[in-house]
Amino acid sequence: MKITKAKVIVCRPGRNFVTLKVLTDEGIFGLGDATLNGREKAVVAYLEEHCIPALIGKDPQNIEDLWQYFYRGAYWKRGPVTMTAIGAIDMALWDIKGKALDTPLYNLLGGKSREQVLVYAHANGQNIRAAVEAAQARMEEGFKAVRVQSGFPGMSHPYGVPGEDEDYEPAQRGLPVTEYWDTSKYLKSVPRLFDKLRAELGDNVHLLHDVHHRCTPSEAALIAKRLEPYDLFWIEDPVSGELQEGLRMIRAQSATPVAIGEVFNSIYDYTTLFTEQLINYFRMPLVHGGGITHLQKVAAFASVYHIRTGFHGATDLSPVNLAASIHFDLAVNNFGIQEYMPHQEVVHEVFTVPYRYQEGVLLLDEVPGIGVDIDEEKAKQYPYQMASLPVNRKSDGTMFYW
Ligand code: CS2
Ligand code: MG
Repeated sequence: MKITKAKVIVCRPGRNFVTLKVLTDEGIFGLGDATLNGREKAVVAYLEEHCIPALIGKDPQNIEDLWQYFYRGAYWKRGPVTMTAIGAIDMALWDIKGKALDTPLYNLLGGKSREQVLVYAHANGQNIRAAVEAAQARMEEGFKAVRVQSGFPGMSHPYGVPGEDEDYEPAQRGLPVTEYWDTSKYLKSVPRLFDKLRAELGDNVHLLHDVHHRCTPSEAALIAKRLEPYDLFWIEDPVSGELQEGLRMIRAQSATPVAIGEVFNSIYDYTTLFTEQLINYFRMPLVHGGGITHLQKVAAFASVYHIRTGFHGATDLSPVNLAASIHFDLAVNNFGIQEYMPHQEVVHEVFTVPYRYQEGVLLLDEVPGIGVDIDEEKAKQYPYQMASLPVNRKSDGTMFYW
């Protein structure tokens, strides 16, 4: 089998998505997600200028060798743009292999370890009351796990908390807007949020919370300790994680489980975190972490230390990534949980998907490969528009430095 052509499809059904389509001489094609929120065009250029010319004529069946070729062969290893491009190629090659062998991707990853994938939903509110009501609404929809974010007095609109009647979308059109953050207000308010949540929702729901890298290790240790009585499933990104040793401080103070890694892209981002068992869940998604081939190695490394998956699954990752993640989640032994935010309706005009939500879990149809298709004519109706994630300043105007 030979790769004859590969193209990058950029579209904006509600938000920007970048998709790689790899075509072969046997008429089989594969899709990969290449969306890097706010940096879409950098990945497009990396793929079009450097990767696609090198893909033409290669045998798509040799996935491991092609992964090493694009990772090691580039000389410039790692980084989100590079690893997203490699992730898209890798996903497309696994999709081709599944279709060529007429079997679902999960079957190529060792078969099913479970029949369904436990997911967590998002509940956001501009104040504690609204956040509690949003969490109650998710529970009524059947979710068994809910991530709760809230605004607080003096900070009604922190990162990731949409305004009233707005969809969740941290990236805004054009250049980055500036948001402000006050750690001392946050540290006081977040235990009140979870106190209210446990009092009103009871113990029969997993609660999660995302700190969005806004704290220093000692502040994060304080949060983990203050939230301990509320028995969280995890706190996410309590610190940026670039200083891996910083997580020791959180661990020394508290047994609250920690998840990290949605902005990581390399197995080497985890060496201290895994070997010292400083986290409980790793979040690096297939799309930004070099694809299925790399994530299999990361998951195996994590499993040695009792660390489980908790893949990033916000709506800025395309349905191709979500579907591939569900195959991976079904197969891997050390699965933990999958983040799930339904894409807007308009996204499904462009992408047809093999998964469906039901009572707190995602289910997958028996489809060869990843099982997502893209309608290229529809995609053309939704052209790209620049959008950026916000920058973050402290309330006195200083840029955040961690
Ligand atoms: C968030 C994301 O889903 C999450 O856990 O942290 O919303 C993240 O902010 C966006 O994916 C950024 O693109
Ligand atoms: Mg997050």
